[in-house]
Amino acid sequence: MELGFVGVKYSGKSTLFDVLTQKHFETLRSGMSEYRRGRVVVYDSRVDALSEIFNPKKTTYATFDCIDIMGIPSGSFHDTSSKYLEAVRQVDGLVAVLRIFEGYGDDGKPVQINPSEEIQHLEEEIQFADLVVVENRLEKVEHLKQRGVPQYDAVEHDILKQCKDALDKGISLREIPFSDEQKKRMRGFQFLSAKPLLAVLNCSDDRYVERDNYIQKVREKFPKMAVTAVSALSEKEIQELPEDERALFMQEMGIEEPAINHVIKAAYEGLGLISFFTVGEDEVKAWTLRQGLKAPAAAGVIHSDMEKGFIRAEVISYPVFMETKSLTKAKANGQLRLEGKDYVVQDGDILNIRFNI
Ligand SMILES: Nc1nc2c(ncn2[C@@H]2O[C@H](COP(=O)(O)OP(=O)(O)OP(=O)(O)O)[C@@H](O)[C@H]2O)c(=O)[nH]1
Ligand SMILES: [Mg+2]
Repeated sequence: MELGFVGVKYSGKSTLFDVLTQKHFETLRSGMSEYRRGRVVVYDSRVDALSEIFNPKKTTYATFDCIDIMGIPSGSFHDTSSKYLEAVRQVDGLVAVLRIFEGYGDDGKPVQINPSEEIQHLEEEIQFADLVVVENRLEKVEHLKQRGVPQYDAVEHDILKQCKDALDKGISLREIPFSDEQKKRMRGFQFLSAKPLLAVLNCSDDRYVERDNYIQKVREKFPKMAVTAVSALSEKEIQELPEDERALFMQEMGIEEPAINHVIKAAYEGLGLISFFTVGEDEVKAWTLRQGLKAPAAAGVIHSDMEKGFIRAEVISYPVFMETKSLTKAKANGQLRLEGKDYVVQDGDILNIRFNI
């Protein structure tokens, strides 16, 4: 799972990246440009509780990766061969970092604070980029149809027509209820507007107190959008403080918990991710899975052999497990379910995969 930060220049993407990854990153190179890939640890009190019960040699939280890309160079989405676009196409989800703090742009003029307009602009750019891909492919497919050759694929043709229809109306593909089968067929196109998008309002600390106002305004214009707020710079300053000073500073700022935790949670939910757990004496571990996927896919996250040889999964949800805090007792109570390959994994499921290789 990999997320990419997008947004206008100087919106605080790199600052947020530093905070989320706690500076665990590597610098990669693509063509002429450099970018950073980092790992975000998803703290989860359920993992702590399970670890206390099983006392394993190792405890592992869920993680996801994110990449820090430079600000959107104007018109970059119109240049289909741009390195920028190439990097953004690879990610599984987009985090739009929107600027809610004063400052000056490259032209020396004060920047406008208007997150809804920035989202609108971003949506238009990614829809445009998708439309270029759709129209190119449609032209080829229609040509195949005219020639009546066996390479013509009516299913693909239909999907492309639906995509074009939506994009022409300014609707992002993520809002169209495509079937799982259609989504699978669309994956190869790496459509940008089909990717889940989380809007993060990056506020200066004095504007952070008004965050609900800003969130509300964005929601009025984009009712379906996942939106959250953070003050990336304050969070970064908090992280850089020695442990004992941190609590005091947070108290002064009126912050109860580092906001990165709720940003991580919002990213997780907004991007349609869930956690499932594996437990034992060796390791208690949280794994990341896309919402709606079935048990064999979860097995595949652990190991590809487990997916290939999947037989069944023993499943118990976290709250049910916590009633007895013992797998043996849960089993005796009939709380340990045996699920087959059609079982849709739920957030908080504790899984034991039975497989055969
Ligand atoms: N006041 C305030 N300043 C911030 C905040 N977040 C970032 N900044 C400042 O804004 C400037 C740009 O921040 P970056 O994180 O580098 O922005 P960016 O989006 O990565 O910029 P590009 O990579 O050039 O597109 C820096 O001087 C930051 O210190 C914030 O929450 N509040
Ligand atoms: Mg940056």
